[in-house]
Amino acid sequence: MKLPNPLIPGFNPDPSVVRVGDDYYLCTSSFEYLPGLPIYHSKDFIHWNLIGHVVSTEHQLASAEIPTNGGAWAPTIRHHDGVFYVVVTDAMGRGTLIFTATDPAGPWSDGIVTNISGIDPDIFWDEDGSCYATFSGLQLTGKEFGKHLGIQQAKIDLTTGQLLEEPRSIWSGVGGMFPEAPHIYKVGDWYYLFIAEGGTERGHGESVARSRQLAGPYESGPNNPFLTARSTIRPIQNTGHGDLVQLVNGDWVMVLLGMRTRGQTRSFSSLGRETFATNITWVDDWPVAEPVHASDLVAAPEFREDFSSSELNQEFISIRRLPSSVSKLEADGLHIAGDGASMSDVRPAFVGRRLRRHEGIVRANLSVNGIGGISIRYDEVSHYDIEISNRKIIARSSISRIVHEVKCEDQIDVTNTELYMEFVPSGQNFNIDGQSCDFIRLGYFDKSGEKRMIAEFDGRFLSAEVACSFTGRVVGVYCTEGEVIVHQYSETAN
Ligand code: 6LW
Repeated sequence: MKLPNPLIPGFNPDPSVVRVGDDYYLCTSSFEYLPGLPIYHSKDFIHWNLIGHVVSTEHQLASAEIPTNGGAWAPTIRHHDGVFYVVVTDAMGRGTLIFTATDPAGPWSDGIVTNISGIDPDIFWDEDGSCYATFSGLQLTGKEFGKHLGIQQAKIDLTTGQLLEEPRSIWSGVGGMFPEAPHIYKVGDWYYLFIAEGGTERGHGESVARSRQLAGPYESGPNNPFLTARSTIRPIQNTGHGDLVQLVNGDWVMVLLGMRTRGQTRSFSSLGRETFATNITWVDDWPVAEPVHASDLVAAPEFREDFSSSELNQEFISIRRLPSSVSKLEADGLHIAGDGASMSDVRPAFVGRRLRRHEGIVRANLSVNGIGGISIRYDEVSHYDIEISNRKIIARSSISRIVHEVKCEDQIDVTNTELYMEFVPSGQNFNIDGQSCDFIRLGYFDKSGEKRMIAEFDGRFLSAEVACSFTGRVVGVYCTEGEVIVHQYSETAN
């Protein structure tokens, strides 16, 4: 099957997918962002739309105080007897949870807390209807923090969340670090266990084992990891953490995470871990994966919003709280109220989107009654801002608390001023700039529509590798003091 890659651009790691009839539903990790655990839908496995979120309240996850990179980790989405299930770990929060819904667009339940001690939970129903949880035994709490007990499995009662037996270790790969992201499938007469191993960085890979019994023993596959990009020149690296699905036409596809690396030595991934897909065929009842190659079968998406509808577009997310907690829709746009928190704080008044393009421009037409602007962030210590304050514009880079500001002396109109952030490739020359993934230009459009650039910052510092982040670039509008009104917002090619 010809597959677009990325399948879902922008930071969408740890993808899990399920087919119900001829509909496909996919869920990804969302960490400290709300609404959380996005649900994407497709009819053809090529075009995907965001239809809702599992987490649409501020109490389903312990988001408010969650540490950066904690929160919603690695969901598994499945469907059984008319009910959709998402099992997920709220890392450093409520622990491993079970959410249910009859409509995948929501609403979803408040979440049953399980007694699973680990991460990356999977659920599988055996022929007798019993349900089994399989998970990575990485300990995230208590004095065992950081200890890894391998891949574990136990029967579970989904109505109480309680394991019904002592977890048993089943199979933990071929020696790569961090065996995780287990998924169980029954194909033919075999039970298959797919896991990720090698860590989510450049050493990442996907391995498989099989057994005639669900509880094992599991026999390792012949070429593990049967999918990896490690030590290859492929632009899509870090591939692993896969989930398998059989398409309506009977073919098999695996969705997985990967990173598009750029720069002369392919060292930096600006958008973080995205969702990719690859075709799976079977040889001697073992899966064989096609290498993951970039494909522009579907063009990089464009986005335009004029806030004219009664509901805020579902693409908008905020940090550790919902957009509705920091903003409200009015006739003239989205009003964001400042509370003194800046983009260097853990809960800024920020409403943004996952950046889904490598190249292009983000524009926001704003009226600023106080202090605010556009920010691109990985986290509270890694962000670039273009800010209006007292009729002046400042461009700011904050990299690991090293803050650098460029002040613009122009007097600007605080109403209906269009700020922009432009993403330009770093060029093919083998020099210091050519090493970077891109450059980010910050500025505004003057009243004659002319672009006035205030500063250009190196994009490598807002990459998953430098920020050492589980997430990716999120761009949006923030307000530190007073109120900012967003009249239009767009992310386009030019
Ligand atoms: C996810 C695990 C992982 O649970 O990172 O690096 C966690 N690997 O599989 C968050 O993405």
